[in-house]
Amino acid sequence: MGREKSELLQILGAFETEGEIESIEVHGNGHINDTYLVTCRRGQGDTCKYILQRMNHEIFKDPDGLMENVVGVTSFLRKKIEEAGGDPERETLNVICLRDGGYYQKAEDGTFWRMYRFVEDADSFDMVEKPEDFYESAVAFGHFQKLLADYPADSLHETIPNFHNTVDRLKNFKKAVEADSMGRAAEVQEEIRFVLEREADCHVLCDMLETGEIPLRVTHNDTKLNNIMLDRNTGKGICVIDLDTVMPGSALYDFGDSIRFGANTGEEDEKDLSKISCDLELFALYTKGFIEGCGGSLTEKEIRMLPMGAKLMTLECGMRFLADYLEGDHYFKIDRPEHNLDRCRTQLRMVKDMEDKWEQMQAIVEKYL
Ligand code: ADP
Ligand code: GN1
Ligand code: MG
Repeated sequence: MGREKSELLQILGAFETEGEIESIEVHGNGHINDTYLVTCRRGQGDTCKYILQRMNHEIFKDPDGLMENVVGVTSFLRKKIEEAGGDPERETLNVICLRDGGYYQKAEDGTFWRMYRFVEDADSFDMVEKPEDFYESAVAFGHFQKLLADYPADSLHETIPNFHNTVDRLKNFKKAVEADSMGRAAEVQEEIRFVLEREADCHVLCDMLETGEIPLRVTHNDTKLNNIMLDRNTGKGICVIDLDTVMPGSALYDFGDSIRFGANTGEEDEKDLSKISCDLELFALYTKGFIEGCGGSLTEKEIRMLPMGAKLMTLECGMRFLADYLEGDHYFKIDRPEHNLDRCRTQLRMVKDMEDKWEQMQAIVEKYL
């Protein structure tokens, strides 16, 4: 389980859960937080489930700001979902408060913990199994962004500064290469060169945001397929989760990150690069769903730039994985020594494949102009 059950039970005791705790299991495949599924028994045959998470405070340094964002955004969504006649217990995350009223618990060892109601009868996927699922995730992520269009952006804390500032990411990447603290740079020269050859691309979206050519919006910023719950009965994207990085950003970040992960014909950490490519049918399907979900709110320029969003989010993620490999794997969780290097290689292969298919990607989005 990673942690002693007694330790988890003590943390759980602080939260306003219902019933007797029956089981605690490690859950999900997130790269950042430690996630547990907690099952409680209220009576004969009546259980209720929760998600308990250790917030990674090496990465999210301001747990108060982080939880203020999550509570702010989920309360805002709750109202909109109610107005639309939806079910806010399932259609947005529900924060479980502490018995004394706070939103997170600081444990004796200095770690930070929070709880959510578990979204029942829904699944999150690490790879597209059915194209319809990917389409439904697009509609839901687009809709999520539309719902947050009038959220007071100024009230959001920047939980990770410059999160999708690709220029800043490149600067940090170069620093990691320069420092070469683990002595790993020599073996990844080809990958380093691949990134550096695309320096000009890294500026494109940042420049457009700065000049106002594309608008700053409230965005999710981490829209991979396993950050959405799909309803087991209807197949619809029922609940957008992992709200830690909801911050002002670009619609192209959300579109691009979904393509990076979901339109890949292989897994993010696949070792056999011949399995990696950008599936244009999935790209087309996601484009359709996302534009529909955004409900007409995307500008012509944004639509035109969708392929660039996909390419840049993939390139950026590739350089983040490689920087972490060079720095000794302290950011993303790894299960094997070269995990981040494998992940970096799939991202760069995906970028190359998008470049080869560039005209087709542009033709797909042009239909919507
Ligand atoms: P990380 O930041 O580490 O990615 P997530 O918040 O995405 O953490 O949670 C990891 C996984 O746990 C998700 O991919 C999802 O499968 C599951 N999960 C998280 N929150 C819930 C929830 N409220 N209900 C059901 N499953 C959840
Ligand atoms: C992380 O938290 P998770 O696993 O959903 C990361 C994303 C990366 C992604 C790569 C806060 O997402 O930015 O794109 O891994 N989240 C954070 O899979 O850095
Ligand atoms: Mg996640």
